[in-house]
This record gives sequence, structure tokens and C-alpha cells, in this order.
Amino acid sequence: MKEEILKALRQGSRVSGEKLGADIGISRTAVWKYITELRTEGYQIDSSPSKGYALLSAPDNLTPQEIKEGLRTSVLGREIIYYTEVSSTQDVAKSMAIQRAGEGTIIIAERQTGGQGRLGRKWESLPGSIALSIILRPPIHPSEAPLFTIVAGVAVAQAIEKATHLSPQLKWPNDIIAGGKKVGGILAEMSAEMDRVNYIVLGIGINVNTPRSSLPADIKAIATSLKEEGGKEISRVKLVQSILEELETLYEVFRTAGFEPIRQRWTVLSNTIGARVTVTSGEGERTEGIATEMDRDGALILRKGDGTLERVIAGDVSLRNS
Ligand code: BT5
Repeated sequence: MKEEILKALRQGSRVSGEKLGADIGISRTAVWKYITELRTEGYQIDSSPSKGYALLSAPDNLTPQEIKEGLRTSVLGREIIYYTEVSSTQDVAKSMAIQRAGEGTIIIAERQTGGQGRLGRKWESLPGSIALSIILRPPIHPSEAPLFTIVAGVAVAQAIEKATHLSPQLKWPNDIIAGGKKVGGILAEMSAEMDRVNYIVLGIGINVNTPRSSLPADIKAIATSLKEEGGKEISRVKLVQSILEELETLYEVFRTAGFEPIRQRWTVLSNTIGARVTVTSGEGERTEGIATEMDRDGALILRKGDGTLERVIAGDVSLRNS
């Protein structure tokens, strides 16, 4: 009902409670009750006794009704599960995927109390950020699953480029960088059989309108937000819509043309290729060299000091200055 009232108000013109009620099939009192609820959610709705209701502005809440409004995708975001607060959207997505939630289902939250990074690390879910998990069921071999971290990174970077005047960069394998600092991260997790993937859950966290003062001390030196870098607030709803649209397009590219076009796009967006880097593996082993390319399996190729090449499939990259 609330959605229908919003839809009617979004038509633009002022509408009376009587007409709203009659169109939807509820009483004027019920209309008033939903209008009150919408106002509590942050919608500014003007009411005049003689002329009726008018929507003045909508809040930048990541609610399904806001995200669905004007969303130009056919699969991603078909189903949207929303929380104001949840432990981790990733955990919800994985349990929903096990219970057969369809491809394109997204779980989104204003706040996470137990946000996760890779290797059991913590992801700080900061004020004004986006925490989003997307369920995919690609018909691929499990060995191709890591490519989805790259696909998602390119989609997020392109969406940020469209929503701001920033030029985000991608640091292998999963960091989104703005102004040289981490503004977001991707966490791709999968469940698979020997020869097929059951599901991939793509977790995307982005510091969007987070003020610098909200960055925890331990990450202040390495983290930033789009607002800090771009100097102004941006609509999180529009950014989520744009991420879903970019990702759906790239997913289609991946299915029809394979990884190569995405690899090329990633290379242009990357701050890693051509740089002198140190890669630290999960076990703490360090390899130094110049990153020459990301290969077609998503691995990073390093040219070491002695001229030999080393292929790295996982780890954390830090860029050296010289
Ligand atoms: C990541 O891990 O960067 C993946 C982050 C994925 C988060 C999303 S939010 C939606 C979904 N639900 C979840 O629970 N997770 C996903 P990793 O590469 O391991 O980086 C983790 C490291 O980034 C930490 O050890 C910190 O150093 C740093 N970090 C933590 N929170 C940050 C933040 N908000 N902004 C920038 N850096 C952060």
C-alpha cells in the first residue's frame, strides 16, 4: 500500500487523500496513516486540506522502494531485502542462496555490526556507506569464480565515475581506490560442486557520504570516502542503481564475450599494473616486483628483480613509491 501511495505521489501532481484512497481501495484515514509512516521514514510530504498531498523530497535511504524507482536492470535487484541494521549482508545472502533465492536477489543494509573482509578481516560499516550483497548463479566452472571480484570492481569503478567527477582506481585484487586511499572493497564468496558453481555472493562495501571524522583511527591513514574525495554528498540510491546496471551489463559481456574485454577495462582502471609492488600472501609470504599484467585467470604477474616472472593468485598488494 505504502509503495502504491508513493508511486502515485511520484507522478508529480498534488493529489487528494480521497482520490488516493479511492484509487488504491483504502479509506482516507488509512491513506493518512501511510503518509505519516512515510514522513517518519524521511519523505517530505506537504499536505493542504483543500488540495491534498504532494511529495517534496525523498530520503536517501537504501529501501527497496527507492532503489526500484527508475532501476534499469532486468535481473539484478529483482528481489531486494533491506535492513537498517544487520550483522553482515554477506551472511544473509549466503543463507538465502542456500535456501534457493534467485539470481539477482540483493541484500542491502544501512549499517552492519559484523561486516566482513577477506580472510576473516573486519569491514567497518561506516555512517553514510553502502553495504550490498548480490546473489549470482553463473553457469561457470568454479575456477572462474575469482574473476567475479574483477567484474564487480570494474562495475563499481564505472558507477563511481558516472556518479561523481572522480577517477576511481582498482587495486588488485579487490580494492576500490579514490585519491590514493581505499574507498571500497569487494568480497566474492562461492559455493560449488566439482564442476559447477551453486552460487556466488558478491559483497560490495563503499564509503560514500562518510565524513572523515567517522573513520576509525586504525584505518584513517588508508581509508577515505567519496564525499571526502569529491567534496560533496552524492545519492547512495543512485549509486546502487548504477552499480547494479553496470554489473548487469558486464555480466552479460562476460557471458557472451568472455573475460577478455573486462580484463582490458580493468587494466585501464588499475593502479597496480606497471607499478612496483609487494604482494603479501595469507601466510605472510612477501613477493616484490613490477606488476606486468593481470592474466586471463585473474592472477597477477610480477617481474621480480632477477627478471623472472611470478604468478600470484591471491594476496594483498602494497604499492612501492619507486
Ligand atoms: C574487503 O576486504 O575489502 C572486502 C570488503 C567487503 C565489504 C562488504 S560490505 C557488504 C558485504 N557484507 C560484508 O560483511 N562484507 C561485504 P579486505 O581486502 O580483506 O580488506 C579489509 C581491510 O580493509 C581491513 O583489514 C581494513 O584494513 C580495511 N578496512 C576496513 N573497513 C574499511 C572501510 N570502511 N574503508 C576502507 N578500508 C577499510
